[in-house]
Amino acid sequence: STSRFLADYKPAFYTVHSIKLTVELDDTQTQVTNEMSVSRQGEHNEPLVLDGEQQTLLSITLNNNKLSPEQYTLSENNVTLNTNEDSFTLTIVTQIDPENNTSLEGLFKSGNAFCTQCEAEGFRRISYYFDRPDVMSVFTTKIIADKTLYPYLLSNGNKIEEGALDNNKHFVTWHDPFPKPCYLFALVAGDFDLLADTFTTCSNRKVALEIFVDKGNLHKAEHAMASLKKSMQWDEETFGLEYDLDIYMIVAVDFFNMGAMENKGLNVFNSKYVLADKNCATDSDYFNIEAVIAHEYFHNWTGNRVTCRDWFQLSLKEGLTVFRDQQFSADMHSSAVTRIQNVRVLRSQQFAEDAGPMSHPIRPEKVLEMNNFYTLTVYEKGAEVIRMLHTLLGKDNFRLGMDLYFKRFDGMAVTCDDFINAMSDASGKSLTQFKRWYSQSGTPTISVSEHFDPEQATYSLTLLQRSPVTKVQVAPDALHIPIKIELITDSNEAKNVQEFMVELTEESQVFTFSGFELKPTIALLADFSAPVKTDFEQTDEELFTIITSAKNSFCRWDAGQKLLMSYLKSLTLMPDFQIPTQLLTCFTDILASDEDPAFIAEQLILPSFDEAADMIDEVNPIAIVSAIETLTLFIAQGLEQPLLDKLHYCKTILQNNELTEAEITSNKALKNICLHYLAPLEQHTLLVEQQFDESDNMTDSLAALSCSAKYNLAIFTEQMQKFESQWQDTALVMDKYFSLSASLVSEDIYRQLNNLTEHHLFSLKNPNRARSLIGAFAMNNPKYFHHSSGQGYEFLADKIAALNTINPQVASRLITPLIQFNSFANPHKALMKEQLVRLQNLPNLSNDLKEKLDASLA
Ligand code: BAL
Ligand code: ZN
Repeated sequence: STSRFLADYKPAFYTVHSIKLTVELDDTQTQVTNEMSVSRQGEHNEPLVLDGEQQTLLSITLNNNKLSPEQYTLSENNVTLNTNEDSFTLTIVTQIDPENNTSLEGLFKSGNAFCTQCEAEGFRRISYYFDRPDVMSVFTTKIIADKTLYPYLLSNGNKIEEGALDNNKHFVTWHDPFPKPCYLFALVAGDFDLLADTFTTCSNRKVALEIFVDKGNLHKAEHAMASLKKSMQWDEETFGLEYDLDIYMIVAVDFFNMGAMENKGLNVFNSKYVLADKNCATDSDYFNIEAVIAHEYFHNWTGNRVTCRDWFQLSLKEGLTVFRDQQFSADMHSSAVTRIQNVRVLRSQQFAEDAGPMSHPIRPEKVLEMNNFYTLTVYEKGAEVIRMLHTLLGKDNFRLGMDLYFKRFDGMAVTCDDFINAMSDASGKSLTQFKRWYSQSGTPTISVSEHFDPEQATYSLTLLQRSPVTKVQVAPDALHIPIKIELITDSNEAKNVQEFMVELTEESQVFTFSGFELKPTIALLADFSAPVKTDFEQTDEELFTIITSAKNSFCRWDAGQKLLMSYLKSLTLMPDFQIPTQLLTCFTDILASDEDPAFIAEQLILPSFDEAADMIDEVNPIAIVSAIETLTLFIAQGLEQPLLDKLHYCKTILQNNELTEAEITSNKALKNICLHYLAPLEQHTLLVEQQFDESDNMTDSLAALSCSAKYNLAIFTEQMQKFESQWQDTALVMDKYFSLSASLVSEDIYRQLNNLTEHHLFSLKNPNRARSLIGAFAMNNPKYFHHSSGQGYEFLADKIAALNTINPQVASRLITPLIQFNSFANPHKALMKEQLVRLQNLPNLSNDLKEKLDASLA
């Protein structure tokens, strides 16, 4: 196994005009016949090399001549042959084994259904082909299967033929008129319930919308359908983008590595991002379903109509599509809260990735296993880069850039540079320097210093940018960074706020603002205008001013977080640190304000363990956990009555049955954060019991249970038994059961984890289930994951070792918390490293794990 490099890109030597697949489904012996019309590209004598792995080659026929084995060379991952023909038909027959495909790449079984996952390189497990995104072809797919077991046979495009066959079999043929790369191919066969609806597009075409779910779950697809229609309308209104086929299908399956997949006209979804009703899904599940449905739908233009030239360009479609889904969510809900949640993900996870051994630019330059690059950096930082363009160009020019991008590149496989060039040409703005965001890794830090000159009445801001130096990035260049600020001044008791945007392009730059008789307070990075860290001392007084007076809601929230983070930092380094009591005054004001309750809830949430860990070098993780506990208790005890009052107030509001959805979710969120503060106070554990017993929705039940788990309340076991017996037949809720169980903050956790892995409903073969137990323990239970005995690390490594052969992609995702060992102090660092070394010595180590282990132990 050797890495591939961006710099080595070469266009394909051959192209495929059309491909006709015939797939005869069988659990262990599926036969695939692949008939391609191929042409040589340009003049050359290069051999024809087709990617293919994990299948049995039965025959190759070139223009009706069956080749003998001497006429081709077969290796573990391709077949090579020579021909003098310039245009020819190649027919390849292979056999594959879906039932034993636990990697869930290519064709596999999810329960009783067959389904596929081809991105990034799964199609080569279905047939021999040019498995690269710049080979685009018109697909026709005939599926043959038992008609009782598999009444629905689905593929991309439009259904063109169907009929009965002998032996209780039937067939359906699909034709997709849009040329596409094979990573967008999909096939599904199964017996489902079908929720059908229609959408009339802006040009008055009626599109059939079909969502396929496991039998008995029809009502749980309604939210997904409503979300799909909102997405279709939003993309027409916001970007003028209309759907192009006559039918759009979504299939929900329980066994899936990713969240969902945007296959042309036939999305395959992890059931987690489709199924919901109030009893079994939380408000954040509802939000996420809408966002993922939107994301996959938006890919139809940003990804499918215009796709990537090669996988190094992944952020071309992912960064852009995440930006689009974030804008959609912001339009559908509170834009302030949506933005805060985007930033939390970035700060708690992407910053750590960017500081760790797998740090890479949003357009990576070197890849061993492509599946390892579906990262927070490519997706979330990629979206931030698009957002910066939106900020620099403005909404209208950004739209002109999008229009030009589609005009130039519709039907093509292109690069990130092509996208930026379209943005630049449409807006007239030079983006040459901006392109560095695509090639530099690491989170930049902006150091800030202020100078106030009362005589000149000027306020000057000096900004200094630094990107991290790494082995492959010895001298990073200055980036083009939009910095939105607010300058807040007191004038006759009233606060005056002025907004500016400055463009930082030099390493160090001074920006001067005139007309300031008094020194203003600066609120930096309005809307989080750039994915950077800041190095800037602001006094508590200044932060309080921002919290109360900034116009930008992100700045108001962020100043609060900065204050809380400074206390967490002090507590981590000095456990005796006295938390200033002004914090209580500040929180009292926040609780009493007339802001959106969902925004207040966000203001009350403390920075997470991961965010705190990212702020401190070589940190003792147990000290962070204690700091968070101390700060939580300080607030809970100091504000017991206001929190209690607010909780009861929200409960009263929620009794009104004429509330909007937004009012319900935001009041629930605020009530539940109050509950989280009160739960550790002995006199209020009854509130947790009450909420669990009275709850009529999953949001409230889960909030109560997570309090019980976090504070190891005596009622936890009993509540979990009730929860389990109520939900044992509902897989997605049982995932929550396993997550909650793994989040229990108790010394007994290791024994419980062993019991849970023996639970009859636990299986490493189901990614959702594996992640719900193992991932939740490693991510949500820092106290015991990082226990100085090393048992937490050992548990995770044991499970990763088992997953290495079952499902390398899932194994590789779960290793994230271990490879960040360098940011922790000893003994944690050494203990984590010990587990990584153990994993590195595994026999049959997958490329997925190998790449991460080699990078982190280098
Ligand atoms: N393309 C993989 C899944 C997604 O990002 O939509
Ligand atoms: Zn995507």
